[in-house]
Amino acid sequence: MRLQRRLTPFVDPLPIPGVLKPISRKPRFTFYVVRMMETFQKLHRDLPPTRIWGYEGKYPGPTIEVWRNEPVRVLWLNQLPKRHFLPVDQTIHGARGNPEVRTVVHAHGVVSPPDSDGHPDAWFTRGFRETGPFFQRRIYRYPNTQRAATLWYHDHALGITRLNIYAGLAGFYLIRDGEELSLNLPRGKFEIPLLIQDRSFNRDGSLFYPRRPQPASPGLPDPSIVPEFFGDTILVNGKVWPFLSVEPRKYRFRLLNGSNSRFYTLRLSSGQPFIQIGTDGGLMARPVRVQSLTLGPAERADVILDFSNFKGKTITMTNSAPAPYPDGDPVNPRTTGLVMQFRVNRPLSSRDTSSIPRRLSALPPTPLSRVRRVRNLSLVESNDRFGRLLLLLENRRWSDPITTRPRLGSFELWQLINTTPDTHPIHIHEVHFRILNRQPFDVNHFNRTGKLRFTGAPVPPSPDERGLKDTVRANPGQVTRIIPHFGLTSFTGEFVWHCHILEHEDWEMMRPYRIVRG
Ligand SMILES: [Cu+2]
Repeated sequence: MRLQRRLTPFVDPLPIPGVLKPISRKPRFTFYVVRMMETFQKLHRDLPPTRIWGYEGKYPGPTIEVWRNEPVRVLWLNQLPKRHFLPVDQTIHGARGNPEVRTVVHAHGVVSPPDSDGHPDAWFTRGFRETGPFFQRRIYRYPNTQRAATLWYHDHALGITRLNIYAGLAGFYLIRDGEELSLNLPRGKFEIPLLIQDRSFNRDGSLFYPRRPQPASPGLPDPSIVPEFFGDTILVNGKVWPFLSVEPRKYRFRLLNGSNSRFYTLRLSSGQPFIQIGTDGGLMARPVRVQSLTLGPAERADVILDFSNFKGKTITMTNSAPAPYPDGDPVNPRTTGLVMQFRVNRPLSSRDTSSIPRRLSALPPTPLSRVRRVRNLSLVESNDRFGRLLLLLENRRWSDPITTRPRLGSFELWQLINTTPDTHPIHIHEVHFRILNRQPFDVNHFNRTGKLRFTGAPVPPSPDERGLKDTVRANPGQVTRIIPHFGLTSFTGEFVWHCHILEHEDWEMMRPYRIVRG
């Protein structure tokens, strides 16, 4: 039975995930072992413990913290039950004929060799008894040669990612470096990661995930994937609407939208700005002050909040993003419109000597003149054999042959042509990119002729997007232009790009691509 009453917000303190301890730390590499386990965890004061799947049995998983140029190896172990506790649709890609519980880990935003990237078909079952067709190695290698950034690791198994992440398989992966350290940003207990996700619950405290779309049209399989999922409850770091007691000083928060489908437009009830210092791919050139921050699934924002003038105040972080985004149902101000609360009720434990430098970092150049190749990549709606909505990239399916082969070292211009009515957060593995601009186009004309006819001027990215990205919001009726640099990696081989709405990537809105020798 679905839980109908609303849980009381702001009764539980915010949990802060612990930092994962390595098995060994040698000059050649630091070695970690991470087990995926089923456990029960209290997600709210008034809920019985909830069955979750967590890395090291925790939801969110422990934070992996590494230094730039510190080679890391991780043995990811599946110790999960044979059966899934959420409804598994056997008709979608990757599911039929394969074991029900499959896992593979993608370190999102981490540049890694293709055999360690968490290819969706590199899945494995408990004890590696069965493995997918792309499985190559048990121990993943992460060179961490990239700049400092807020990254995350999560499940990525084909056709079941939405259920595995929903069950709890997600955690932070932070890369630090000397440049960032020299900036004197708030750190230690004043630096806190915030994983924002939506969930729904059954009356017994278990996670609710729809078995079929409602109403279910006749002939639909049971269970059947839903076109998107929106929970009625917001969790931060695995706790329903938590609160955090803070000192009147500056804090650094690493915001991550780890939801299946939900976007967030965040604001603070105090009216204070988010002082944003970083995007998906690390520090921005300089801080920007924004009154609201929109994050699609998988997007991150590194922000500083200054509570020094708010002693004794209670500040609520709210959400106003419709679901689906941008033209869906408005949020309920008493439920999905709430995220968490900051209570400025702690005495100052020491003087706040942290600073917000005017200059943060030099972003790698993105020379348009060096773009070797322009790709038109469309996002389109279709229907599957059951009449269900099917979203596709380039009008192709996951299993269709590779059509995108960028050269190692090159810059490309990708034009994401969104013909659908929704925003899709598009994630490219292995690279980071800058957003060039977005431009509205005539969708009907494009659908008829395959040609772009623009209906307005290009619009530059908003201030909160002016850094390195690995996930970009491709808005409906717009061409979103991004410049991926295939020289931020030194690896060739097969990777993927996909929509990060998990219900979309699980049902064909994902394509393989291959980085080839330059
Ligand atoms: Cu999508």
